[in-house]
Amino acid sequence: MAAAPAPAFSTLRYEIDGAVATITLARPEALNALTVTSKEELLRAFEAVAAEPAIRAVVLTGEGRAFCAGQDLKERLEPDASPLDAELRDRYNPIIRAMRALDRPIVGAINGVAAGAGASLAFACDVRIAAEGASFLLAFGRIGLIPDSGATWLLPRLVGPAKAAEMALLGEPLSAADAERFGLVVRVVPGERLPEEARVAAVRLAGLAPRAVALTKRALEEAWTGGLESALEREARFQGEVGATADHVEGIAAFLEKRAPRFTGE
Ligand code: LHQ
Repeated sequence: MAAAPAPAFSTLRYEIDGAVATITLARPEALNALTVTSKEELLRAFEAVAAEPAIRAVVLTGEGRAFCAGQDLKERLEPDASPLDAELRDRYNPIIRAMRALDRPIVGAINGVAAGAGASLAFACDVRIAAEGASFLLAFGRIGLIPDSGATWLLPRLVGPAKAAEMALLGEPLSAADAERFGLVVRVVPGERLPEEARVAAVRLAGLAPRAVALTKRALEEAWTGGLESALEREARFQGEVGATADHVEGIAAFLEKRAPRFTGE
């Protein structure tokens, strides 16, 4: 099935190549800092992916030397800027929810600094690959704020509570090399190799059985909020579902016939 035409955006690029959608934050002059428009567009981009079953994996990246510098601080000075709690409830939290609820995997191609809510966006991806010069910075404390957009929940789970506390309280930046050491990124590559490495990872994810990928993402997510007993039962339920798919039959046939599987999502 051919993907629907890509919707138009002014602060990001939304490109579809085969089964992979690439979302590129594109305000490089402001290090891709997030404005009201860019937040609305980012949510719309993830909604467009959710509505398009032909897309099986997403790459999220930034144009220029930054991944994303978080909230556009100049915009916060405008007289009609929303109160912070409303801004989070209305604009940031829906993006993070959409990313975590998306039944397709998101590869974060972290091309440069990911600061404040920009770091939270990186944390909300399923897999991160970083360019050598990239870094993660919880810049909130320096401006008298607390980590938000899911950072307090996601980061301790990704790097452990001690490193998360250091980053959150002391505002220590995490280099790409340290991010790999702490497991936050799966790989660090030279900047010029990042788009290709991210594409290869996304194409690989897009070639897996879609329902199994979706339920693996959900099982990993839901396992954080329950005990072993509920994880065991969830696995049995999800396995019952994917075990009944044509893709499971195809996977076994491909293994026995020593060929690559052709998954259809059926
Ligand atoms: C920027 C920004 C930026 C505007 C660089 N805004 N222009 C949620 C609820 C609602 C409101 C509050 O916020 C939140 C969540 C948050 O995200 S709070 C955290 C907000 N982000 C920050 O505090 C990070 C601010 N930026 C930085 O600390 C640095 O720019 C980093 C470490 C990201 C990069 O440093 P450098 O590589 O040294 O670049 P630079 O500082 O020279 O920035 C380059 C340009 O980008 C510069 O503009 P200019 O016109 O002077 O060239 C900056 O003003 C602009 N820029 N971040 N967030």
